Amino acid sequence: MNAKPVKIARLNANQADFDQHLDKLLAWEGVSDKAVNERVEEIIAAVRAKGDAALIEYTARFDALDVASMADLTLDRARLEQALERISSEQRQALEVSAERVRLYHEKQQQPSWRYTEADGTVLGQQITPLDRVGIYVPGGKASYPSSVLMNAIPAKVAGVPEVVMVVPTPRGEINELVLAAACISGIDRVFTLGGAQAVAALAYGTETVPRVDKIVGPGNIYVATAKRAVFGQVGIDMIAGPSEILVICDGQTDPDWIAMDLFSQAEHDEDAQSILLSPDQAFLDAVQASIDRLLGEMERADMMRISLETRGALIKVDSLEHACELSNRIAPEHLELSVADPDALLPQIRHAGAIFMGRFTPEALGDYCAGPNHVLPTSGTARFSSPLGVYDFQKRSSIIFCSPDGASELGKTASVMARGESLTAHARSAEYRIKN
Ligand code: HSO
Ligand code: ZN
Repeated sequence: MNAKPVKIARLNANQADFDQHLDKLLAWEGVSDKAVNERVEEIIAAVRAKGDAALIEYTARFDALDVASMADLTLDRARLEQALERISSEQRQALEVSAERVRLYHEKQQQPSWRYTEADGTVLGQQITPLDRVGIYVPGGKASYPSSVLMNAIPAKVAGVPEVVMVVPTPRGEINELVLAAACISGIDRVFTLGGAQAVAALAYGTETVPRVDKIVGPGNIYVATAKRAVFGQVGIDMIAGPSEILVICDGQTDPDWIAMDLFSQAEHDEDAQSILLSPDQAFLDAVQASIDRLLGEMERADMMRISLETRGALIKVDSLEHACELSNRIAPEHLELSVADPDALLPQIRHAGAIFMGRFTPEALGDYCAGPNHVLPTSGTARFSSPLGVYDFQKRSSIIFCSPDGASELGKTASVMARGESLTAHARSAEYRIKN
């Protein structure tokens, strides 16, 4: 058993050096490493130059998987349907319930194209168009989450993207059937069992077999993140995610075991994950500490969780729930639980958070899997300026302008004056041709 007490930071928001403590706690260096950058640039160049041959070579080298041709690294819909048959009916049903709820939620995000007509017949508007093709990166190893397949692919499908392809590494040929089943349910068209920077390069530039996409989404290790940064501009990318975080605000009336487990649910993602609790109730903070110490030993990933809690976690005493909200806005957490009697009373005070979980019966875990909203959320304080992944990320807007003869004549006068002010004579004359005399 893991009987040693957990040395999680215990802070008071009124202590003199609190700001320094908080800054240190929140500090997170985005991934960037010179050696990794060079490796990634090399890999991208090789994939651009040699296409499929480079993919086969890197897959043998990095994933210990020798194949004769790209056909061995390609899974079609029939193979995805097979995965759906192979998983248990309980697993299948859970994935289907989740997928349906995620689909319904994201359908609400659909934005219509719009237009309006001015008195002289000029028409202005905005046309929404889905991206043509999207690539989803799914990591291998401990962070290979079927739930993330649903969260990335379903919004793309709801947005109307005609072709969604997925890449997932399968080291030594080990395939995660749950991941493939989730791909099947979310309507992914094709899967390539590729990973790392080579998979990102293939999606960005295309090879004989892998089609070039317009946007790449999904999390990955430092090589994947670096490759996504490097191909940005050639294709769109989603945000580069930092470690996952949770901030819990509790009035002291929730079962301390529940709160300890909510903090654990973040800490079990990885060593760098962050779990912070704010409460005005000192006795409650002590009770949560006792729960943490008692429950940690029961956890499968106890060693990793201890590192996460001891290096990046904190239990913080605040003056009041209002004070907690102020502090929360400074942190701008990815996930915020309002574990209080009346969460609606606090909601208007919350300005920066990726997702807000309202009340004692709404742990983050329900949102991670099946409530409906997306679990791909802004991390590391970026909730100050960005939003959850959604349908919007898979569509773009075109401006629509139609000028009637009367409209062109009127606008021509304004454009002409502005063009001459910029010394752009062709602009001016182009506009002036349309002015009625
Ligand atoms: N909490 C993670 C999502 C996840 N949790 C996947 C479990 N599986 C990042 O929001
Ligand atoms: Zn999670």
